[in-house]
Amino acid sequence: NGDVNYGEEVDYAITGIEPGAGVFKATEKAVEEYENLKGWEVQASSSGAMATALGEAYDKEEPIFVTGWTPHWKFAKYDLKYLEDPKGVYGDEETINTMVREGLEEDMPNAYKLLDQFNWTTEDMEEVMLEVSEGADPAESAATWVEDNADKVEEWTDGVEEVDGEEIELVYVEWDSEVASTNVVGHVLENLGFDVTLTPVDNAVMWQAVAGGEADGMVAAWLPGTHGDLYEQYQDDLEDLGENLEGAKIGLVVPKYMDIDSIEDLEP
Ligand code: PBE
Repeated sequence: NGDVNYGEEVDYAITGIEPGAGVFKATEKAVEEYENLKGWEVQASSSGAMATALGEAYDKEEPIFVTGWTPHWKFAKYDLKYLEDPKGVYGDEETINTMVREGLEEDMPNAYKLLDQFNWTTEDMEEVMLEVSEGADPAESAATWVEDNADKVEEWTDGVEEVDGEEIELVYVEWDSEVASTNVVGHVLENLGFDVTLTPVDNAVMWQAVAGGEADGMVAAWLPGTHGDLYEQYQDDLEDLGENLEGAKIGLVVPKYMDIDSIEDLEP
């Protein structure tokens, strides 16, 4: 790749997302740890704006570096790759876990049981995400997925009794993956008779709200790496119901047409 100086072409900028995201913080750490990224900047943005910038660069076959993650619809829509990370700054494969407030099991045993039994695959999540990325309403896409996947939903609701308008609040961050999972779980809870509120917040606030008991739960804990710092901070004050999805991953993502495979291929 001796002929291509991607740094200059992209103005030494990595297109980031919300600064509270684990992948944003990990990318700032990568900039500190890799000599090759010396002088680069991780630009704060939003998940939606990152996806738009990626799509625009992709259409013009221009170079772009984004803070990326799996599951995400961008891998279905574009040919992309993760750059190798020989220093392991981004960690390995992760799980997404469900966290609930203390006392939920006693207060709302049916909600607790549903949340405990919720689990799906990256393919499931991507189905919902892809529709939403094409402009569908998240609540409607979630409802359609729930109707089309009755067998899975039956497992989640096994032994769960219907309720009469009990209020439940889930918090999430408006990342495409979490919009999908939270809307699906919210829809199932609604079908069970709950009065569901889904509240979008910042990442740190999501953890704080469940640990402080202001919210009942969330299905968006990326572990052990991406949210490891927040888990450490709040683990004594919330209940970890374990994984709801395996095979999650974060990293530095580029289009496949770029002639580069590893972060260390970049010219300093
Ligand atoms: N993400 C999506 C989040 C977790 C889910 C990878 C953008 C993060 O980096 O914190």
